[in-house]
Amino acid sequence: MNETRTTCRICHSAEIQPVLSLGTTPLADALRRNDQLSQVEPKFPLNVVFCPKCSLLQVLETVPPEVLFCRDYPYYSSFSPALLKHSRENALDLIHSRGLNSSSMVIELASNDGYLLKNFVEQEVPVLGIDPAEGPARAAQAVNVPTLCTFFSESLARELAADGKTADVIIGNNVLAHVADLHGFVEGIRLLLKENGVAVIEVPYVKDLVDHCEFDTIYHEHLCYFSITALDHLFRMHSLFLNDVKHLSIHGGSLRLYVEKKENASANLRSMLRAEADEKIISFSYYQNFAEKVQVIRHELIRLLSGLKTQPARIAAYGAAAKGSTLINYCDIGPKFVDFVVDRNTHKQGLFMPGQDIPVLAPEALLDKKPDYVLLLAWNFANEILEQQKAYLESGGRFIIPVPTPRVVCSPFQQS
Ligand code: DWN
Repeated sequence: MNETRTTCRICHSAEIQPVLSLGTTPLADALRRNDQLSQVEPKFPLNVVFCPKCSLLQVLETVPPEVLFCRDYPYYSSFSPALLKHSRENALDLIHSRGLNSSSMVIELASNDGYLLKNFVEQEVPVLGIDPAEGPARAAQAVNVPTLCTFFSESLARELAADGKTADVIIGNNVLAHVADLHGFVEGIRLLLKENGVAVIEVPYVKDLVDHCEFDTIYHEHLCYFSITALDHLFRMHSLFLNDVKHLSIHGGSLRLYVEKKENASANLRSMLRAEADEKIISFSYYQNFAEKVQVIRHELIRLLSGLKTQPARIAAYGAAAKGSTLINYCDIGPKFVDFVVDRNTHKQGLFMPGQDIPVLAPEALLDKKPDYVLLLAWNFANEILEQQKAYLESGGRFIIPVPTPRVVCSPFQQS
């Protein structure tokens, strides 16, 4: 079912070099129902390589997108208040800075449940969402966000452009890294973008992944882990220009890219490209000991959890996140350590975590069952979640933050 590449996803070089293997793992968002637990769970190799030619860190295996994202895809952006705030600020900034109005068109690629486009709808800016996941697409339509439930592609872009539907702003957050047909996707952006339009794209930043050892953000949905250098190369291959970039804290560290049809690189963009060369982010040496750092985290986390279990302490987890699947499966953290996972996403409650069959409950279970410790799988929302769970902390509960160094925290402000 899956395809294993032998060349780079951007430049097609065959000189790709192995960086890390996370073994053979289940699909990170493929939570299972109780009646599926007796079935054999599909697992795929998860191997990461680096291309020294265009400096792209990437996964070799491509799982078919229709397997990853269509039916039962459980990720709904609207369950993360911090993400909603971040997205609203981005939308309002674009409306103001681009002078968007009722004669504009904003198209979002991977628009999920309308979490972001609804902010444009409120300001009467015409929008179109495109997302292949049936559940989130239905949820978007329910909040008056017109949504095509399909994959964005070069051919869809041609159809929309031929129909006069080109965009003043194209938004694509946490999608570029997910796309198997990367060049078709970027060519589609060029076809869909008006001459003076801008594509505003958010991707996890590979520098944060390596510097903070965020290895759990590696899973089969995330095919690419971008540097600015690799992105600059990718867009230029399609006569598009990365003209500016913002470094954001969301999702453990992301880049917000501003891509246009005319070259006009900002001083900030040029300086960040220079910094990547100076810090060797474009060289294999930067990634050389990443695997070793990941193994240390696995060893330290298992030692911490094993020590707590001998007390004996009861341990739960917070966040049925895709990154959580990578963490518990690479470290083999199953029911022998964690009794249950909690998550606000009602579509995940009642299901079981991939690979370890740990049940997912509502967050209220923390005060009901009072585990002694909670492993924070959604560490990228630590501030918000620890604040939200003050009552659990005040009752004596403790959180364990797994990366970059496994540690126990007992208050919302101690976790950094
Ligand atoms: O790229 C992707 C990222 C952006 O989102 C997708 N491929 C899939 C997904 O990855 P993830 O599941 O690791 O992302 P999150 O958003 O870090 O997952 C957080 C989980 O925690 C969600 O299931 C929602 C949940 N949550 C919660 O229960 N209470 C989140 C918050 C903020 C909360 O207060």
